[in-house]
Amino acid sequence: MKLYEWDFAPNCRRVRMYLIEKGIEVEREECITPDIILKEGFRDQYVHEMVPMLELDDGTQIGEGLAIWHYFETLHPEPPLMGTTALEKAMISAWERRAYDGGMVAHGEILRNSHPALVDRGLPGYREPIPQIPDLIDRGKTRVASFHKKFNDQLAENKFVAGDHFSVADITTICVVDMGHALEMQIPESAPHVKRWYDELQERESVQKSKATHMPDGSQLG
Ligand SMILES: N[C@@H](CCC(=O)N[C@@H](CS)C(=O)NCC(=O)O)C(=O)O
Repeated sequence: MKLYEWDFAPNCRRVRMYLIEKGIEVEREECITPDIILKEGFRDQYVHEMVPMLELDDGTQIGEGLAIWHYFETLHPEPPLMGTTALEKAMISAWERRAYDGGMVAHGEILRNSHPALVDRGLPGYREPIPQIPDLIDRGKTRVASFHKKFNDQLAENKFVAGDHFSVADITTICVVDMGHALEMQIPESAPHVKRWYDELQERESVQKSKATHMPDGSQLG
């Protein structure tokens, strides 16, 4: 099997971090060009034109980070990252989706509607031009502020995002917060519990080892 990805893309990091937590090694192929566009060969190969995408040895393509997690979680249930009881599974799923919709997509609205390399690429996964909409930048910022408030309240009461255990809800939330850092948006002072949780997670091997190492043009990061 092979995992197609972009090293610096937060959605790809969601899968990388998960695999490190599980101790699973998968061959990876970087499919970005220096212009931050998916390689033509990959676009022809995968109709949905987004990374991450896991291709199995029989050619089956699994897109969407969430679906890739489900695939591995079924095959490798230990350590559980998506819950074991009905309630844990529900709570992890709810908080992971809140992190994705309210955090990842909100930051994405800011990035995709402002970055010069993404002109006419306001959304991923389209060949036809999708114009940038500058009004979505401010809307994204409003949503990011709401994300920090909501997650601060949750982390005031919980060690991890969805309760007592590290889970995929933490994985997506870390990727969201670090996407904010890449956009020069720090954790606000009004969110000290998010900061406490973020600082504690820095000791985790998966958090460190899943970080991007290079930019689309190949230049090294950090
Ligand atoms: N819903 C997808 C989102 C994937 C996504 O947005 N991927 C971005 C990179 S983070 C992408 O493929 N962008 C391609 C492009 O901009 O052309 C998931 O959760 O995996």
